[in-house]
Amino acid sequence: MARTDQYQGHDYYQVDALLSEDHLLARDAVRDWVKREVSPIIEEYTERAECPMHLYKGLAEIGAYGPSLPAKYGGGGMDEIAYGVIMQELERGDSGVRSMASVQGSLVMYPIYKYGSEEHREKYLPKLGSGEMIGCFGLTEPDHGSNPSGMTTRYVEDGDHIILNGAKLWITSSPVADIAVVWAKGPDDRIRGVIVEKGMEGFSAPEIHGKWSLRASITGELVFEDVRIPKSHILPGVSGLKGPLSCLSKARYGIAWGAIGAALDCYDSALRYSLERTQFDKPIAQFQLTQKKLAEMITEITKAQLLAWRLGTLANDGKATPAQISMAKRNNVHMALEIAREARQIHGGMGITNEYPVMRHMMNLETVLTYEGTHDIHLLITGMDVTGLNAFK
Ligand code: TGC
Ligand code: FAD
Repeated sequence: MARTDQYQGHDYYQVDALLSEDHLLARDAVRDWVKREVSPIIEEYTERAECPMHLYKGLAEIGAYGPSLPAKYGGGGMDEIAYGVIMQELERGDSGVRSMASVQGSLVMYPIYKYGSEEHREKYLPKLGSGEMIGCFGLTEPDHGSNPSGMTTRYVEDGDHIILNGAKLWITSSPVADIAVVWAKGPDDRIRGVIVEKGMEGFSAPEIHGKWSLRASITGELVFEDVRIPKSHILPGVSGLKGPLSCLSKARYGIAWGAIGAALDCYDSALRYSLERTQFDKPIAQFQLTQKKLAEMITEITKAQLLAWRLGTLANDGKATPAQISMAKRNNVHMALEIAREARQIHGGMGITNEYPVMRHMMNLETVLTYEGTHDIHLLITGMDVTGLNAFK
């Protein structure tokens, strides 16, 4: 059933006062779009495990692809905080919709902009920015998730071509993508980015079925069997794991903001429900145990908002470190998942239905906790940053 979206936002510490007019305009425009285009359909698409394909174009129209990339290259020409608030509003609608935008903007357009040749930029970025073309990002492999440096996808050189072999797993948008930015090892054992186009012989992208999380986002594999690709498809500007990891920094930053949106939607729904639902002749919001949940939720949301805002100002100054981004991604996603679980309890039995957004957010957030670096990997990044000691291996 299409639900009425009554969300108005929550700003307990006047964080809005830290935002500029442009940030607020961008935020409100995306909020309106989500209410119009996402909220009325998202429960049904989730139930059917179907990707709302028409939203790829809609996301382009609202400037959700690469908001902080230069406008000349298909981005929005805004700052990092604008990028953050846009991701927050999208994920308030659904993590899968935010994922569509994160991948296109931060994991496909960003590496082409940052590490591609001028020819790459001109060929792909305007079409990606306008949603005419869909992209995906292939790093994870069946046997190399948290440890991408062990990847076995490789290419060898053959005159002015390369021959690519290997497989990637868990790739957002891959079955519907026109291009894939694929990270593979070359003859010198260095990791490089290769732009693989749909239709190249030996390249396929089967869909993964059976997900109970991020069901409105399409996920698949990338399979390369002797794919012959012009050498000019290699991104010339980077080699080594820092190539894909720098893109992940950009996307993880967006998730740190996005997760707040999912948390706000759960809190909003729980607050409204607790004021309307009566038991023992009182609104359940009047019971101390309900108030404890709601008070802790808004406290954690407020802390996360301040963390994201400060990270945004550091990012605007070019000073946000990968470890600071890890801390915010880890904290804010975990915070959102905990809030979704508490909000589900406040809704009682109704909380497990699709009349409320809570269970869907909760299921989605299980993925968000794992992709773009798992909860524990980000903890180890912080641990290494503060101790100087590597506990990964
Ligand atoms: P390590 O030796 O630490 O680093 C290798 C090189 O990379 C540099 N570096 C970074 N650069 C930019 N940003 C970052 N976040 C960076 N982290 C590291 C580092 O300085 C070094 O540079 P150099 O010049 O010395 O070579 O590498 P390691 O092999 O020890 O691995 C470290 C570890 C475990 C933290 C890393 O591999 C990691 O982050 N693993 C998690 C993997 C992951 O996040 N995968 C995500 C796949 S994509 C995805 O999930 C998309 S979901 C999309 C959606 O739908 O929204
Ligand atoms: P593993 O790495 O096998 O981890 C399993 C468990 O072991 C985790 O709890 C982990 O924290 C723990 N662990 C691993 N190493 C250590 C260690 N050193 N110390 C302590 N604990 C450790 N990838 C892409 O490249 N592109 C995409 O677009 C993309 N989209 C995705 C969409 C979805 C819906 C999902 C679910 C995943 C997506 N991913 C994508 C993959 C995602 O990034 C990986 O799932 C993630 O990095 C974890 O890898 P893994 O699943 O192989 O788990």
